[in-house]
Amino acid sequence: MRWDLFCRVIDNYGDVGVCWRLAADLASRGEAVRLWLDDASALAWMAPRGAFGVDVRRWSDCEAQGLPGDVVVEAFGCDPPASFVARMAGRASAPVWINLEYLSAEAYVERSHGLMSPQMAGPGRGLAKWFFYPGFSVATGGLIREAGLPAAQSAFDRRAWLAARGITLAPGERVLTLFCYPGAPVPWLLQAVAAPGAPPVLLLPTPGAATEAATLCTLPPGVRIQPLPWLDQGDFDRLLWSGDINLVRGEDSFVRAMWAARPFLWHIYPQHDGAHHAKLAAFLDLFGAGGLPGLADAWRVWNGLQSGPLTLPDPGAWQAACQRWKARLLVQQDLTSRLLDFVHEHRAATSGPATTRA
Ligand code: TRH
Repeated sequence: MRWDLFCRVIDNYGDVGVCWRLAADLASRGEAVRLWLDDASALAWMAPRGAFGVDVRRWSDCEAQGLPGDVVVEAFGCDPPASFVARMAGRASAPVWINLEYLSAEAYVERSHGLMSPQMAGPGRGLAKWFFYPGFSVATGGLIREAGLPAAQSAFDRRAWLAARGITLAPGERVLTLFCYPGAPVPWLLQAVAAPGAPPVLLLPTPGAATEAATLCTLPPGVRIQPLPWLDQGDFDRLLWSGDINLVRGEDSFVRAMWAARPFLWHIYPQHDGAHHAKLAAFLDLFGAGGLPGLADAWRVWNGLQSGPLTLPDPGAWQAACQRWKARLLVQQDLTSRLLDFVHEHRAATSGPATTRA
């Protein structure tokens, strides 16, 4: 099928990150994908080589460029251009219109996933828009997990990959990868890992807020930093596979840390109305943080919801909890497979008997 995936960059990189990953995964399964972006600049470092089957288009070119595809996905409620929506309504067989929502562990996700919103007015009048919620259970849209991930992980050689980037570990040195928003209590993190007698630590901060925070810190004894350049998505994954503790943020790196199954802290995207507090609590509940002493406190201190200092859970128990969490997710179908099934199911209903395959 032909897909039109619309992505409007709000801020940061997750909008593009998620949409790129979905577009590349769909294309790897033989789907033809046009990815409409209002700001494609991050792809220069995130996906410098592009992906076969993904055609990146400028949002502003949407007016003139052809018929809507069989499936239209608007990411995070970004509202495709009205003229495009009008053309969707004008198609002989209406495209399946999907609104891909943000990831959350909150209960409303299972209630809302898969619901249809009939368009009663506007350029899309008469069309149906379907809500597709990523999530952590079979009653949601699931998580993006490309087919090649397990093989790539088992073939990975951490020491070689780090060495190829000029990073050589001292004996017993632990790797902390840091990708966070401004305001993360990095000094508390360094105090927590540099406790007397603890093994040395190499902190690898990503560009931007993480490197700024790390280079402003007075490094405790036994801690050194080596700021990173922007990595493409494949290498960002390999960075997470190299970490003994991964500090991730937002949505996409958060999921990738779960597939890395290394101990991780999540710096949640702060929302002005404080909605992120419930989002954090819901995930901690689902993850079973209660079974790992100190984890919930560490996540709340890291997110500024509890005063410090920061103390980290027992590394062995933390690693085991992350492995259990990954195993629980691996038995579930991935998001792209669920999305394809969802579209095929609703495409037949939407377009009636004459379904035209691209
Ligand atoms: O950049 P983010 O904070 O994006 C956020 C979230 O998506 C949030 O949900 C959304 O509301 C907000 O944007 C608007 O974090 P996230 O989601 O992890 O996206 C970062 C992307 O960048 C992810 O795909 C990983 C990728 N990345 C690289 O490919 N290379 C790198 O070097 C780094 C640091 C990130």
